[in-house]
Amino acid sequence: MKLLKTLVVTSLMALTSLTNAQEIKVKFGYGSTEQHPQGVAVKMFADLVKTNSKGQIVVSTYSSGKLGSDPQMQSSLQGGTLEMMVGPTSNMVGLVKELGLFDLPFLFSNYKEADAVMDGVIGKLLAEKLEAHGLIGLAYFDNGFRHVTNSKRPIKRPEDLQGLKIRVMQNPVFNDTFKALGANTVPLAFTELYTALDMKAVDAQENPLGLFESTKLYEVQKHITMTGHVYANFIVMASKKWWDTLSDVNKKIIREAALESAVFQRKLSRDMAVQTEKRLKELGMEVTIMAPEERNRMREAVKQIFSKYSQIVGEDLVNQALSEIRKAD
Ligand code: TK8
Repeated sequence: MKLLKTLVVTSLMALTSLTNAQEIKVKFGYGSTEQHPQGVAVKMFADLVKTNSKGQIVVSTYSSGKLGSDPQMQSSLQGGTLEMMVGPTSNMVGLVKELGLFDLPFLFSNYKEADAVMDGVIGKLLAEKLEAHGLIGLAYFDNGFRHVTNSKRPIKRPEDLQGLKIRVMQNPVFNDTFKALGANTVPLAFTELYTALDMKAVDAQENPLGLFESTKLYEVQKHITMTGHVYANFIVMASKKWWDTLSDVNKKIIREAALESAVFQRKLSRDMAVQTEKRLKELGMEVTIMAPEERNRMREAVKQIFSKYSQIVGEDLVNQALSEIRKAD
């Protein structure tokens, strides 16, 4: 009897250490807060992966750039020191120039058009291009339509942007777009944005409403104009170095959880943008309306940027996207 008990105990111990040894620990970083739809969806992803792997894959999540800015996290993924992240495709045009498609000003007019491109052949093709750079693209999240905010004055016409010091993402399309509008651009990582606005190192920024509210940018900005000058997304990525160590079953669990959380995330992000828009005054913002004809003039003013970057992205790809956009309408 004693022997049996010892045997049972030893084999249980062996089993436990086996399970522990097999536990796959994943660090997952992102730039927004936990309350932002990006954060809520990353938590959902972690839960889904845990359940579907029966506890074998354990994802720890790190919000607000705790593991570095978006470009820093990308390097960590490439080097294999970080397993997963979600961040803007706009930060990756240095690796895959075709991702600049999403940055073309005024390309998309609504979510349906953006979804058609992200979920169609183009989205798949662009995600696959990351692999050659040590990154596995798994799913697209929504960031939203970007709007201009600033601490100086109402922006009613494109000319009102002239001379404003505006923070832009570290991305040439954004830099050139705002330069063409006469603003003084300052490329900065998102993690440095709040402080830069607070210290008045820059006057203006442009981001979707969800990030604007969750990062409390309203504390350091006064005016907002709903320019919707570009649609922005995020992409969920895994480090290829790490990915290659996973079994096919685990790859499938992770891929499916990323896609499932993306469906949820996009809806949440878009619903929350509507709520934030209603709350802007409450948050202390002065909301400026840009008349449709002025917005058209803004679009005209950056047409040359659209053409210049269409060539860099590839005319064929842009035309293919335009045809998918037309079909989506
Ligand atoms: C949040 C940022 C942000 C992006 C930016 O992770 O940098 O302005 O829009 O969403 O990456």
